[in-house]
Amino acid sequence: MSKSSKVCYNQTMPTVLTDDQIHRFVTDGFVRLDAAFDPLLAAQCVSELWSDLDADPDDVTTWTHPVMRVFGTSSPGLMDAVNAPRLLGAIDDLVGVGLWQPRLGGYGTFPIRFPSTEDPGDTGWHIDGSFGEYPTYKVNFASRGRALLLLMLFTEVGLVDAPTRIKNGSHLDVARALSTAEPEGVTFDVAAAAPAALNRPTVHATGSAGDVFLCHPFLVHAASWPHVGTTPRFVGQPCIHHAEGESLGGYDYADRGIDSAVKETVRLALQM
Ligand SMILES: O=C(O)CCC(=O)C(=O)O
Repeated sequence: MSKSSKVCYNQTMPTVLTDDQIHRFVTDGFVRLDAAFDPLLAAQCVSELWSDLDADPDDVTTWTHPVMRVFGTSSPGLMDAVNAPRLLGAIDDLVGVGLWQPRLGGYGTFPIRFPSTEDPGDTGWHIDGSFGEYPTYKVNFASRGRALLLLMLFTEVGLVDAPTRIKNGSHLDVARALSTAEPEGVTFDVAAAAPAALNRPTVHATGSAGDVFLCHPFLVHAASWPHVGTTPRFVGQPCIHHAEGESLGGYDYADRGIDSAVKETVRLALQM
């Protein structure tokens, strides 16, 4: 399709994503943006994360758990990666310019998955919580607190490296379920509330260091195991907040004056 006939749900024309990518985000619930940030920056981030881990990159005997987490990191490399211009442009294309908040204060928790045949115990299908407190994070139909989910690849991730699993199109099932749920927010059990999502095809979030999967907040996903590759897998999952900030804001689907591809997905689900 030519540039002049670009798909545009937003107030401004997309600058990074193609028509096809925006269309796929709407129908599939995610799109992979290749080379969203510099692979050299990804390597710097991996090195910074290793320095926060109680493990040695060169000594496999120190890789003692299938998953280790770095909590509340705000290392300089990660902040540059999550604010890479190409990534910011793609978020604008899906959410709308000025309608979300760049991550400046911190990156969030970062899970690192190690080669292991041990069950890490955290591989269930879910959507990420958006607001409230651990361990009862909540979600609601407006997606308060979360404009998007990112899956950012800092290492090469192949099928053997425990890639994140995604249920293609599951955001539509979750949107339908949340449309009748308590607007103040619920803890969301996918199997109970949106079982159809689990029958959707599974896609693996594989790619190269620097690639980013931009995901609808309602996309059902899960970690996978075993990790039968040879090197630790670094994939960050930062939340992109609405313009109002952490735990605030939300989508008003009825308001077509301020529109976006994210809102269009929900209309598709509800046939609005
Ligand atoms: O590490 C992964 O592949 C996914 C982890 C995840 O979905 C989560 O921590 O919410």
